[in-house]
Amino acid sequence: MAGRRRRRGAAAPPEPPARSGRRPCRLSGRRAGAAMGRAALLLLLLVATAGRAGVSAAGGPEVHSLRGSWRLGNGNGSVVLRGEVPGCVHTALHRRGLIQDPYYRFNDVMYRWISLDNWTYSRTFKTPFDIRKWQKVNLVFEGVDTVAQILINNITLGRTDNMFNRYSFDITSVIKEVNFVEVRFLSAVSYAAEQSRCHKAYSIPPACPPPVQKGECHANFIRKEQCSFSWDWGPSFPTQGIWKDVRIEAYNHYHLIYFSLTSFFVKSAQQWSLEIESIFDVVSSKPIAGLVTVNIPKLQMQQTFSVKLQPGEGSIVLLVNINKSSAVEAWWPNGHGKQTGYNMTTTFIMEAGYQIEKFSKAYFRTVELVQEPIPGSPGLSFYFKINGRPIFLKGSNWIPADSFQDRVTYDTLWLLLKSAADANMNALRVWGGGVYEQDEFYNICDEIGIMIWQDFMFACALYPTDQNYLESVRAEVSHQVRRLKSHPSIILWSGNNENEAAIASNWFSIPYADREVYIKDYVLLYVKNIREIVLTEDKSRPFIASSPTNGLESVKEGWLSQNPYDTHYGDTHFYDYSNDCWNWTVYPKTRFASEYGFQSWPSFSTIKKVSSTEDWSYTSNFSLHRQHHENGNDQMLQQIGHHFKLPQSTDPIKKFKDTIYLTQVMQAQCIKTETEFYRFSQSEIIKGEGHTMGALYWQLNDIWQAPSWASLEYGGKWKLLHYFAQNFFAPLLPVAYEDKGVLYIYGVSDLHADRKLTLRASVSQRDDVYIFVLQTTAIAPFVSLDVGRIKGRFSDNGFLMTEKKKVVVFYPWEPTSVEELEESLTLTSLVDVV
Ligand code: BMA
Repeated sequence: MAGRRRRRGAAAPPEPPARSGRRPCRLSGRRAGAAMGRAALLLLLLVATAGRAGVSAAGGPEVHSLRGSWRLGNGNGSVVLRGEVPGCVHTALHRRGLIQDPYYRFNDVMYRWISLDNWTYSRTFKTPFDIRKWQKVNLVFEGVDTVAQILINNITLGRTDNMFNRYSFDITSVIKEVNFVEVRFLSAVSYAAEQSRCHKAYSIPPACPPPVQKGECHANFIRKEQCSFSWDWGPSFPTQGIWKDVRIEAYNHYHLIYFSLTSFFVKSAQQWSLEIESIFDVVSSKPIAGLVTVNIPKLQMQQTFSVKLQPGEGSIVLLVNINKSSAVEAWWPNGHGKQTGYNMTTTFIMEAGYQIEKFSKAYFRTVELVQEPIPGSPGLSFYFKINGRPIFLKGSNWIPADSFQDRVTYDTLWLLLKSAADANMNALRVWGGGVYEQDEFYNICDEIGIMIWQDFMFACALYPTDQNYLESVRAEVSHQVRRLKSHPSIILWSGNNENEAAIASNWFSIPYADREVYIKDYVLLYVKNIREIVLTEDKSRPFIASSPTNGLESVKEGWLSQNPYDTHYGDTHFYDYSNDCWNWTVYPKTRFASEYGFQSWPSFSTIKKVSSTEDWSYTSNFSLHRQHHENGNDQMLQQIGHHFKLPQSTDPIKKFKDTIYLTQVMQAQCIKTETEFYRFSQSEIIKGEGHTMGALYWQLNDIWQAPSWASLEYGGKWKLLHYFAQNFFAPLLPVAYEDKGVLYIYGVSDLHADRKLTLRASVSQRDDVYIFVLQTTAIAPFVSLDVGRIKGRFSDNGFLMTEKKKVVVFYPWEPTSVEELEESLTLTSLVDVV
């Protein structure tokens, strides 16, 4: 239904929200689905190997999708439109032309009214099956963002308060032939404020983000993407919407809710085994017996188990041992081997009801987080062993790829993750201020060998621990671990981002006398709840409570170390914007560098899309507005000034472009220096420090077009840093550095065997790539090729050109032509900056 249309660009705030005003402090109502307990764990008998089970869907569940077009209206009914599900209000308004691109210029603050209103999604649907034939019908939401009341046929089914949870409502007794379903949202901003107001006993900081972020307050009071209230690299768009799948499911007897596989290597038997967990909802009043057959043809493995499903919700766990005579190929990280996965079929044939056939990929890999004494060094090591082999983690930190998750497609994820692998990365940390990523994200990582350090979604804040909040978090954690634990790419669960450090370093100026309350809350949330659930749900990978942390030393000190940045333990985050970044002595010789970085501006073609002519200067209101990190723009100039002449052109646009270019050169050079320092610190201990086994710079990707620490711009374009990363993360790396007048040259290698190498620089021509031949008459430092809006990447960029001729290949991501490339090409080197 089309609502009152406004002209493009003319959107104004509607009347104040209809459901504003103070509400009771606790949302009442039933939390359904995800908080289910484990009713029974059945032990199963291996009966015999049987022939391949026949598969029949007869009698199987009816699934009816409610994706598509819904009616969407604001609080007082002044704005009514069609909105796609999955989707959110901002995307719907933009698609209908009711607002401009929310990323354009200052629209993030102009459109604040959208998040302050209370929106309702509704639709009617016809039940596509005979209701009387089904014992149970559920309305299932894979993701609701965030606070909403769910109704069907004017009956309230329950409420949602956690974007990361899965909600399933039993609608057996209320579903009709034609139904009206409603999701009535409450503004996430108002809800968070209200929750904070209700938390009377003591405050839970931070109340609001720093003004430079132009964000909303009390993000820590709502289980929602924390950076959607703004961050130091991102805008404030606290969305409302049904952001994942929604459907009706009808079934008799039983229904499979979760299915997961985890692999183990049993050292005593020198054998791989697989743990297969299936979580069912059994609606029969009596137990249901049956047979489960697991088949991995490539490993000539077939086993059948007899099982009994008890009424209610519960899980069955099958342990499958892989015959020692089968040559199992393990899953390896990028650069260390193949990512082999085996097709596996699991067939459930039960005495009542239907058969289920599940197709999955079985991966075999082990992971250990090694924390043990190091000779000649106080403290403990902190490194990962994959399949028994110590691996240096090379990579970066992942943030949400868009403020509007419905715009993040498979192609978006593929481009960003493939770019990480192409830059010789083998690991990414999914940072705790964003979202647990969609299944496709982890599927791609499995496929291309990117190891994932997975944070739980808590960042840079203290959090409440009242009963309601904890219950919601508990449901979230069980759901996410069950959903994700089959992925071999995930190698670590980590409780939060920087919250141990926030208490230890007293970021929020908490009086010493009050500290205990916050420490108690910290341990209650991350240790007694999150850790407990993770260890019960998943025994196949390690857990740490925070990043940075001192690991076992933090545990020893009661889960909160005095100094979580101690270089002798665990991981560290390190930022220093004032010292000259080419000076490697400023960097901490740490066990593991999980965050470090420097900002730069995205290329002009990326900025151009969201700005207008008057914005194109480094000191424009726009340039200030997009910078969310206090003094960020000045810090970049200061860092550039250590080694380069600042741009002086009298042409303002040339000056702006030169400055952008220099920020990228500076960022690339700084992170190269720092990363090389971490890589060569791998095999040495100096004054008790060293044995560094990871370098994950901050940050891989961008959420919008703005200055940030990212190496990939919004849209995927490679900054110079990303080209540099391809080199400084190369498996074999010569590093030269000077120390007190002596030039040291290190050879850093990730290869599994020692090699003698002869280097050859050879290029071949293929049909779908373009060859650029560059010529110079003088030495050209930091040569940057840019083809503007044309999507794709070069084989190399930002290089020092000492030879007269150099060939660079361009890999397009979309069809293009020689003419188009010639027209768009700009070539910049340091000598072009005036
Ligand atoms: C780290 C991160 C982020 C932040 C980044 C840059 O502390 O965990 O919170 O965006 O620094 O300031």
